[in-house]
Amino acid sequence: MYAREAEVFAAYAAYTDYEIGRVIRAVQDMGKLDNTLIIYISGDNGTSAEGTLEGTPNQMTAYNGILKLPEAELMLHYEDWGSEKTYPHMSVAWSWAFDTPFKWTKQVASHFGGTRQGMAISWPGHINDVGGIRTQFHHIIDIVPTILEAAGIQAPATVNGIAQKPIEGVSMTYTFDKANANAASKRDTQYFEMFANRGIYHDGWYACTTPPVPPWLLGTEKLPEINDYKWELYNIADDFSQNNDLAAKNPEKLRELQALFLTEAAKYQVLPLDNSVLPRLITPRPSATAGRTVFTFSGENAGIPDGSAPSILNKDYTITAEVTVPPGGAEGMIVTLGGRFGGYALYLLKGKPVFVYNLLDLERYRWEGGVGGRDLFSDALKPGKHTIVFDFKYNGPGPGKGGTGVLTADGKLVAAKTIPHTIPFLMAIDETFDIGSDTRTAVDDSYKLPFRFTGKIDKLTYKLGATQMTEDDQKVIRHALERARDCEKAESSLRPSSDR
Ligand SMILES: [Ca+2]
Repeated sequence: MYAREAEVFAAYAAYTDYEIGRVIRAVQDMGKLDNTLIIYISGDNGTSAEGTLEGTPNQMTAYNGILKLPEAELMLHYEDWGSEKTYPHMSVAWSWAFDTPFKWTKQVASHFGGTRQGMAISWPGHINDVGGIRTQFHHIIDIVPTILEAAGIQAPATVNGIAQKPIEGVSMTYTFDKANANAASKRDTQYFEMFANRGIYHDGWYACTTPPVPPWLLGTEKLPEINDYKWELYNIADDFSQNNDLAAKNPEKLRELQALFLTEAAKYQVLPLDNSVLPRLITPRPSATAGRTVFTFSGENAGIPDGSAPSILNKDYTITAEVTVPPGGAEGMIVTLGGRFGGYALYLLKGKPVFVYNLLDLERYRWEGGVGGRDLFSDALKPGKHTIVFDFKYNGPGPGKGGTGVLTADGKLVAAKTIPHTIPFLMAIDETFDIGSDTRTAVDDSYKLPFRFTGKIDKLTYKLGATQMTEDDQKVIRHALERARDCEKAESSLRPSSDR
């Protein structure tokens, strides 16, 4: 299984390489390659260690706090790992190995395993040192100034009448010239920070905190106080992979860089530092749905983002669909969120109402008539108006608990079922809330996309109960909210007055 995970990653890398080759070939075929600046960066920070120690066929499991799956569950997907049937992530061990020679992985802002990338720049008509290697320290924010300088244009001071913030990067075009191969870097300072784990680069030196917990625990472990982090010091000019910690030998340099971190962090609105991972993730942001407990929709409406959909997580809810079935019967999706890797759907299959809850592709629970249902001989809904209700009572308090769902049609019981678990944090990451059809992937295999509803949805109503997160969970969230407000205050006091 482990070998398979790495083979799929290798295949993905080869595939990406091939497809980017096609893009470059297309530019070449147009005869424009010599005057096209191509900047290629491989990776999204370091290799990700967010796929659990064994790896997972569905990354949504890890995002919902399931950090270990039975081996048999992984083996079920041996053949289709990497196909459209999986949303896979290789094991932490591979991710860590692929970041060699750096110490850590993606999500670790303090160490180059989390931030350092290979980059290639090509501009055949303009760069004379083909194949040359450059080692000047630069940051991703230097890409835009490089493009602007290469294109010979200035960044606009205003866009649509709105004054723009200054661009904080510096151009890298000086490195294009062979004569500047060993020139000093034009970037002398750069801070890094994520969940209060932090680093600061300055003139060949790098000071950083030691990650207090490994990134693959995904915020499930308590982190120390911000000021209690251990610090390390490296002379990057001689030690590019942060191997030789000089913190004990050169405390003065360390103090100088620690002070510089604070100056830079204040300047770029990093303060106050906040290492609460999960509360930060689930803290409500201003939104059209915040605090709303009743939602009504009518007609077809696909592609509503998860954040604007009614959230059925960790609470009681009732979904009521008032539909008209035309002569000849109806079928299709009434309402769905998510798909193959987690979500739910209420639909008519050959005219019969079905509710499916997909627990992260680990288990699917179905409420329906016919075999497996209470009403063994249920019929398709006849032409005319009908009311279908799915009512769920959550067994809280606390996140991810089970509950009892009851599906009725025109007041008549179709199916009732109690399930042991629900999805606690994140039901969909790249799928939407769809009414009247289903986009991206299907919640189960009993229908084919887009499964448009062939009747009419007169009215769809969601009624949500109060969240049943525990008092402790709520406290953490309230605390996070207060800190978020402090953060806003600190940020606005740091902004220049013309910017407010
Ligand atoms: Ca879908």
